[in-house]
Amino acid sequence: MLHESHLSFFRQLLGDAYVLTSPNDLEAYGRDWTRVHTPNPSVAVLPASTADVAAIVKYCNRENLAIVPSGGRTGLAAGAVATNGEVVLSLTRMSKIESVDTIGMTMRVEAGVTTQQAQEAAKEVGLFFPLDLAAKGSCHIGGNIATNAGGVKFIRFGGMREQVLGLEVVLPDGEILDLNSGLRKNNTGYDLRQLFIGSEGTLGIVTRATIRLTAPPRNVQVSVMAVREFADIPKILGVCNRASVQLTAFEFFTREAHEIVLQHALGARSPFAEMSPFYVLLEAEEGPNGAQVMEPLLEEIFGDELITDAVIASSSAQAKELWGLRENITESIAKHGHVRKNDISLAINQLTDFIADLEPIVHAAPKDMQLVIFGHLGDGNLHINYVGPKTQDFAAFQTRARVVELQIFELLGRYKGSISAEHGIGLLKTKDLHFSRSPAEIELMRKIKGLLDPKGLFNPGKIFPG
Ligand code: FAD
Ligand code: 2HG
Ligand code: ZN
Repeated sequence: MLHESHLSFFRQLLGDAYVLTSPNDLEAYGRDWTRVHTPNPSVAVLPASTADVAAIVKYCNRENLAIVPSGGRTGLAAGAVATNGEVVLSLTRMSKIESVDTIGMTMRVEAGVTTQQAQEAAKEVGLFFPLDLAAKGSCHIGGNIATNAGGVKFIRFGGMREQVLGLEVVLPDGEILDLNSGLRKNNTGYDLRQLFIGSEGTLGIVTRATIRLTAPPRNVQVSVMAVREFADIPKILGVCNRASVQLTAFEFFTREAHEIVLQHALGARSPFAEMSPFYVLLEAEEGPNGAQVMEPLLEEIFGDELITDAVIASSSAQAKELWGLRENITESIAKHGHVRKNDISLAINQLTDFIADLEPIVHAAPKDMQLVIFGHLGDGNLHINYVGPKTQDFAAFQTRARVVELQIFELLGRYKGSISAEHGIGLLKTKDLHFSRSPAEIELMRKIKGLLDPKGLFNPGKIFPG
């Protein structure tokens, strides 16, 4: 329970302007993108340095105050949500790009730097930061690390885990750890850095990171293809792999997703005269000396009768427009109706069988509930969104969607798939952790949590079932 004396401590440390208690601020800082839970933090504090974070954490530990670490609040698993009078610790003021090493190809940033800022800073020196997602303008590097974000370039560069060379974290007792110092090679016992990546703010607060940059990819070519049968999509991926094309994205969406984008995203146009059940968005690097890769690739895919139509972007404006058809899905669905989200993954060679097994579940779902499917198919990652009319009561919609979701998770369990490929568990999926993790794994994870955070003050209620 927060007292006036606690607020005085925070105000003395940070200044009045950075200790937020107004209802508007508490509502904004108490929620993420999910909008499922009612936000109810006691205060939001905005430290300016690692020393501030450590001082706040030490104090909260002594006073038994729970902390919710908070980044750009774009999370889709309710990981940054505070429902129970917690202290929200926002990294938003820690937004400096501290250094860029153009020879070692690394960048040292504070945790509150947005993904887009990191991308732009890399571009300024002729390099490339590869994590890319539609929320890049708002989400933080710290949040990307805490969620181990995936994004649309995973197929080429991996997720956030692959980009972190060094990590500074503040532990629940206030100790500051500097992990791996930006080294590329380091085999000296357990790699503790990896423990914090994807830990959703339950083990430590990320305050700084050294991230990996790459040489910029060659110019990319973008194509959207219309596909009649889902089973043909993994086959298209196979053709790309055998052609030794350097893919930078392999995304897919269904007709339902496409129609919703056309309805809600400003200026969206379908590239084709007729609708198709499925679409693939392919992005690939051009060949050496600017050689066309997309045309010969599409010829082969057409020759194999895997697609019914295709368009290749002839300008960067058109490439952006095609990408908009994929990247605007989340925002468009949110405008369209009530939403419940799944973020599942399977081995790529099982996708076709899984989708066939999914069919009867989709058909048996309530008629006013659409199952809108899209995602990073090249990574085996499908986003299933349950979408219902906004005229319906939100809680009732969630209950009905949950019935369908459980059937899908049962099916997924049979395929040994994951109930969260990239968004995390947060508050939303704690009850479903067992579908993807064995009791022994969950027990071991709990022991690690207990060791680092014996009082359970870092992001309580997240990841583990209560
Ligand atoms: P928040 O939402 O603020 O927090 C997320 C979690 O991290 C919480 O548990 C929080 O406690 C913890 N956390 C935040 N900062 C820290 C810190 N410094 N130290 C410790 N813990 C911290 N995700 C993908 O993986 N791939 C996508 O393609 C993708 N696309 C998206 C598109 C849209 C339109 C939206 C709205 C979201 C998308 N996301 C995607 C989800 C989201 O953007 C990512 O999960 C992102 O990494 C969250 O970063 P954030 O800074 O917003 O974190
Ligand atoms: C994406 O890939 C994001 O666009 C969001 O991960 C997915 O809205 C979703 O379900
Ligand atoms: Zn995604």
